Amino acid sequence: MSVSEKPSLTILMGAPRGFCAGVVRAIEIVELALERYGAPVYVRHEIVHNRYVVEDLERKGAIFIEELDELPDGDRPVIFSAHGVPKSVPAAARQRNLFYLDATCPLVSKVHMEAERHHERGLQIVMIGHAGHPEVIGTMGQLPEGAIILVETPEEAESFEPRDSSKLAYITQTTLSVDDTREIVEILHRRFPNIVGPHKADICYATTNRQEVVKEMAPRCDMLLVVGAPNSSNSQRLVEVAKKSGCARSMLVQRAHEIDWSKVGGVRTLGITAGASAPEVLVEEVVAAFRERFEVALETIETRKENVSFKLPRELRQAAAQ
Ligand code: 0CJ
Ligand code: F3S
Repeated sequence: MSVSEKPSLTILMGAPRGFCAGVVRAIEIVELALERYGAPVYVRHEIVHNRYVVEDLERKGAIFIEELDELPDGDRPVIFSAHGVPKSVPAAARQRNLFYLDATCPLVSKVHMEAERHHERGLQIVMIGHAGHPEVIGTMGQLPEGAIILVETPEEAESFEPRDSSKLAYITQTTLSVDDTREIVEILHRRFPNIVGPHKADICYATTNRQEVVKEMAPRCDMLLVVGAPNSSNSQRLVEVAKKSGCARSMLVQRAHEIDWSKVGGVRTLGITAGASAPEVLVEEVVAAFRERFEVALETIETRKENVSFKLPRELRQAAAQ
């Protein structure tokens, strides 16, 4: 097909998109551990929720497991994923004399510490989050059973009964929808005026900024693609936000070959962004697939600059410097 025969398409690229500081740090921890300690290095759970990242690290010598009991005895290091782990996990690792590195995002660890503080003050804690997600399992697992009640929806926020309504605090998962969470927090404040909570919510800067740009782009788009995995909470939230902000044809895509071209008919303006665990190379792959079929004009929609980075664990700082 000659260039002139291709239909024209404007692609709006969201910025910021893709990797956040916690993901960069988590992947670097696995790569530096492989350099410093040699292969194999074990990783408990997908280091971040992205198959491409996981398979790339597997090629370099990482072995992914779900639970520590899959780990053979020996001196191989094990790394905990960015999502955090219940206290029982490092405890079990110490019991077995395992050498572990913790790639929990510092912004998740901050929520763990908040939970501990509330608990020490005798407050029962409401956690706003999604049942079964590893971050929620990890955060709830910082405290004994019953110390944290999970609330997933406004209906649950309306109906749950605390132990003592004057001794309550709340915390949140870091990757929630900013707007849905605000609604739940408002219900909690109305029902329990004394409830103690973070200044806004515990939703992290990366989640907040990626949703902000989607809100800006969505009303202009006929279709919006979020590069990200189905098990990635923050990526899923971006699709929801896009739909709520006026782009009904919004969906996740993991790789370019997954694009359903039958759904692209009639699209003149396409939005592309990426979840915090999706590498930029996959965004480029998706753009390239559109360039093959369309005469593409790229436009960046940037709502904010990001300039966040996190320190590596002490054991790896020297390896990083070399
Ligand atoms: O939970 C986190 C600390 C976010 C990690 C980066 O994103 P991802 O997709 O691995 O995890 P979520 O499912 O939590 O968004
Ligand atoms: Fe951390 Fe937020 Fe990324 S909690 S891993 S900075 S999505």
